[in-house]
Amino acid sequence: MPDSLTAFTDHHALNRWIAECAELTGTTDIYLCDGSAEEAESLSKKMVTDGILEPLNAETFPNCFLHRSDPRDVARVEDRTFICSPDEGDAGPTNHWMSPDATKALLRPLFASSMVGKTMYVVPYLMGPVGSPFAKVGVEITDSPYVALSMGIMTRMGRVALDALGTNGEFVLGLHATNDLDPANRYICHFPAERLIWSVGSNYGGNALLGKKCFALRIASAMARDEGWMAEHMLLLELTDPEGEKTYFAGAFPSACGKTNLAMLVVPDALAAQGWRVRTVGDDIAWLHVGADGRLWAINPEAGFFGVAPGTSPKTNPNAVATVQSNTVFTNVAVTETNEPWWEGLTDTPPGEFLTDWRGNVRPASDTSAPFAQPNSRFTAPASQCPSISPEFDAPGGVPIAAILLGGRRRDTVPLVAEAFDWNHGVFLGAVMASETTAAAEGAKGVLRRDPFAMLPFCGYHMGDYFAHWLSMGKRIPTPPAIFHVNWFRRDADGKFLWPGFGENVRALIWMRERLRGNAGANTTAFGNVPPVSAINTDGLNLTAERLEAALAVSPGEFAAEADSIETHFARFGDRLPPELRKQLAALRGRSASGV
Ligand code: GTP
Ligand code: SPV
Ligand code: MN
Repeated sequence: MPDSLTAFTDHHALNRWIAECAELTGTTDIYLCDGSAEEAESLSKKMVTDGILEPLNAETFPNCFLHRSDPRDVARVEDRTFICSPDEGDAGPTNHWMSPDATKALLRPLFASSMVGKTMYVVPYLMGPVGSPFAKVGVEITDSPYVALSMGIMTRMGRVALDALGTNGEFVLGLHATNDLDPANRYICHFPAERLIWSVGSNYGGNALLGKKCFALRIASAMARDEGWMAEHMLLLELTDPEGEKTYFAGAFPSACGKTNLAMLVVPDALAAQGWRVRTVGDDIAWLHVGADGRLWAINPEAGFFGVAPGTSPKTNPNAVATVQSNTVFTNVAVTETNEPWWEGLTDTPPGEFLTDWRGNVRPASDTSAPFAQPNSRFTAPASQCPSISPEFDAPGGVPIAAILLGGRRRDTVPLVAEAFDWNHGVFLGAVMASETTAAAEGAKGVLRRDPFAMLPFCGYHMGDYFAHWLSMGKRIPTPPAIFHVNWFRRDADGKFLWPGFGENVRALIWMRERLRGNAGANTTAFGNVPPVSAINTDGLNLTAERLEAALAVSPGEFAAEADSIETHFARFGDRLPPELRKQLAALRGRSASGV
């Protein structure tokens, strides 16, 4: 091993690993990222020169860039994502599994010589606030400057991570090679026992930014099971009430089902005038620990937003629009004649006469044959630029969670909001969550599937054990949060959303807040405690009582059918399904049979 390699960092094991990766990939050009603004600037400059990034309008979108990905590489690939635990049984029925040895034998040739003549970026990053006892270090080795730049936005990257690592700290290793992006040679592999990630053949966010889903959910969920905490696919938000008291919510919704939007919610005028306010702590991932005070405390391990562009507008999510005005990388959006980013929903109609679509084709703005922006096009932006970011975003200890939200995209059956009867019933609601699939992953869209706790694609171990972990956490948390279920996506007979959503969703949060204080009414239903129309604050809401009623309705007959489908879902987990969940299912059957 050349001396220059051993001296890369002060951390001996990291130096050794850098050298091993260099040898495997055949690079002689190793660059250690420091996370400075100058470094980000030189990375983006080089990518512009190399045609990987295009600068956007420098006046209206300073330091913003467009990246067009390979058209075959636009979303997470669940079919090619593997949990490589030593024992197949530990991956469970919901994950793809390969043995660690077979995986390495398969992938080593794909990494071998993959970086000859290329720069190998060593990206140290910290997941969690600086100084947080809950923060963890990762190191991603990648040949992609797009990944290095994006990791600089999405995490606390560079020097700060090496400082946290010291000379012998623990870290999660990630090795990523772009190769030719051939989907047939794409593998996203996790070795939970070794705290290791190997990703090859994709440059897309969740497949390639290894701090995000790969570490902060798949590897971290396995760590959390071992260590008695929780790594969840959850937004974090702060609701301030008219008395100035703050309530913190954590919310698990599947991919592209509204986490970013809820976290950045702008309170409608009539309610803002009453003193309600929402601020953002996180939009995708939460790490939750039991605090010394007996409550559950959450940090957002990320430092940026990798948000869905389509549907984001000054009306639906003004905070996101403000966040992405500078220092943002847009991936697979369209661009206008004035070289500004555009996507479906940003404005009612595309501006100007022509747009360049996400594939780089110039098309008349009137062309409706295909979307201009890829449906899973994204923005990568620093959280610090978000006007609604909470001062607690950087708090080392995190925020105390009073309520957990669960939710999905359900066109029918599931009411706007319901409260779980208790922790175990809440775990049942999480375990049976279902949602229509979206563009965030490759595969069919709009298909209803069970996505427990929005973790189906992200749990790093057997999901039956994961349910058991949730149940056991209820016993470990002396003051557990209340659990609620929401559905912003119920539709009427014409296929229109019953509920206006977005900022109006705060009305559901307000009901929950009042419920926590014992001030709000509810009806017991098969699904949970559901507010009557009269318990929802409708000041300034432009919605008929009939539509609100329909959004809140629970039909015992529909839940009898739902129970049958849950039976099938539960059968997958065999004897690793906790008996408590069978009891909960029987109780659901009992309630729907008695007509509530
Ligand atoms: P990931 O980043 O993939 O995990 O997604 P996410 O859960 O953060 O979803 P996001 O907030 O980006 O929303 C996804 C899509 O749903 C966007 O097109 C939003 O405009 C739309 N959406 C979000 N909230 C609502 C809502 O309350 N009602 C309706 N009708 N659509 C919504
Ligand atoms: C999701 O798909 O849930 C995302 C985007 O948040 S990704 O980083 O690709 O996972
Ligand atoms: Mn997500």
